[in-house]
Amino acid sequence: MLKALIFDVDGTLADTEMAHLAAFNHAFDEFGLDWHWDVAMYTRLLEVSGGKERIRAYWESRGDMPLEVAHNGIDQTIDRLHELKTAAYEQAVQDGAVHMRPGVLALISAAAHEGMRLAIATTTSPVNISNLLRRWMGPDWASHFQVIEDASTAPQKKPHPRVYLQTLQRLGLTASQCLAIEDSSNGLRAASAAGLATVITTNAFTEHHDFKGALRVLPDLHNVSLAQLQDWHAQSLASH
Ligand code: XBP
Ligand code: MG
Repeated sequence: MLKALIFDVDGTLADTEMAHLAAFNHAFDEFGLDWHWDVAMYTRLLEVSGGKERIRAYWESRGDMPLEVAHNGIDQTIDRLHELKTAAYEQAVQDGAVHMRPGVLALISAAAHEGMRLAIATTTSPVNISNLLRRWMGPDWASHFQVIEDASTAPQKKPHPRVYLQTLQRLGLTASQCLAIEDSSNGLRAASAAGLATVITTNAFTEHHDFKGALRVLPDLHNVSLAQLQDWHAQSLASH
């Protein structure tokens, strides 16, 4: 029986990546770097999970290290850039620039109503989760989720399965009793490596990803009922 839904955050619970992109560019500007990521570049960079890891990958791809940075050290510079980026993203969320995806809030309340457990398994930082869900679910948002695993608890980022393995362990459930909901191929690979059946909701940044092995690939969760998820989950168990 399906006992828990495990949600990814960025691109799944909410359409966040445009706001993340603007926040990265804001941070580069604030730091005095002449770096600018456009949508095409960011779409490619999203293949690297984690904001800090993404900055490092981009920097390495440039091969040029601005002199003043060399003295401060790469890690400190990346930490500072990510701090500035996170602050700008937080402001964007508070300004209402980030919206929950269609059908997500309805599914969360239907699941809670049925006593189904809910969890979050994300690559992003805890402050990004709390700002977003406090904005859309109110001050007691965390009470809806029995387990939250994020960048602070699972430093090995997707496609590594750690964040999902830790989520299952803390839920006290097996993968076959759960369903993951993701938006990217890194997310699908992480959830699949943890043994989870996974429903994909694509978005403009991930619709070109390879979703082989996904249980369903949908444009979003609009009109997707809990009963439907339970059916698909039962079918996936029957087919294994
Ligand atoms: C997607 C990510 C995150 C965000 C940016 O996370 O890879 O890195 O793009 O957030 P998810 P940070 O697993 O929720 O799809 O800058 O906080 O890393
Ligand atoms: Mg995602």
